[in-house]
Amino acid sequence: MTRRAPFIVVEGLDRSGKSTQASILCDHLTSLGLPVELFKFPDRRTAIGKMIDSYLRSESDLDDRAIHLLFSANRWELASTISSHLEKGTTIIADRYAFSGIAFSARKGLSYKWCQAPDVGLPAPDLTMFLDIEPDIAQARGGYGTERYEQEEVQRDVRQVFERIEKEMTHAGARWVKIDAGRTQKEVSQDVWVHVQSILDSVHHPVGTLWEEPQEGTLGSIVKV
Ligand code: DGP
Repeated sequence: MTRRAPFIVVEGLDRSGKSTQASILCDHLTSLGLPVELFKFPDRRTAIGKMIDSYLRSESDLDDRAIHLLFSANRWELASTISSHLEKGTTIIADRYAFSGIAFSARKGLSYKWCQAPDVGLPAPDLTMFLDIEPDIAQARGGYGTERYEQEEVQRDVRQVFERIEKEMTHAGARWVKIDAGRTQKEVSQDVWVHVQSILDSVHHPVGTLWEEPQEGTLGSIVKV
């Protein structure tokens, strides 16, 4: 039986260096001869992703709940692909995931539980690394762009919701680590690698599901908050 590969999520505020770190990690695993795929959420290439892209660029407006559900649907579009890659031994790195979904929508005033609900049942990560940075330091790194959420006060609120998510995930037994992303790229990637190495040989079948009640007779890393 092929060994199941780990599912690794990199989360963080805008400009925390998360895409760079996800890509460094992907290259590192590849250089070791491990099969790996990098997914970026939102995936703006799909039909749903194009609607999200237009919303983020403020070219269209959508009800807060409607856009929340689209972000979630964009993850569901890839859920079975993620699971089947993992089962076949390909490591998955996701640049953002359901946690961004909760953080960016709950800061608008939507209920935390409501924001969590559409993502219940998605493949659960084996490791989530949150790249933490002070929003003013993030902004000083060449400035935010022009997209909808790229403002310091939005990022501050989002960071607070991430703190709640971290508490709840850790309490539920998930592997969630906070990494100081205000340091050099090399220092951060070294830390990322230490955490990834610690889980490489410790993932179990089957792939867990996010926030779902365990069903009778089901084994695995079920992460319920
Ligand atoms: P990025 O391509 O990583 O810069 O992400 C684009 C923006 O979309 C970023 O400001 C964070 C936001 N975002 C990512 N995922 C979600 C989500 O699931 N829900 C909401 N509301 N926003 C999200």
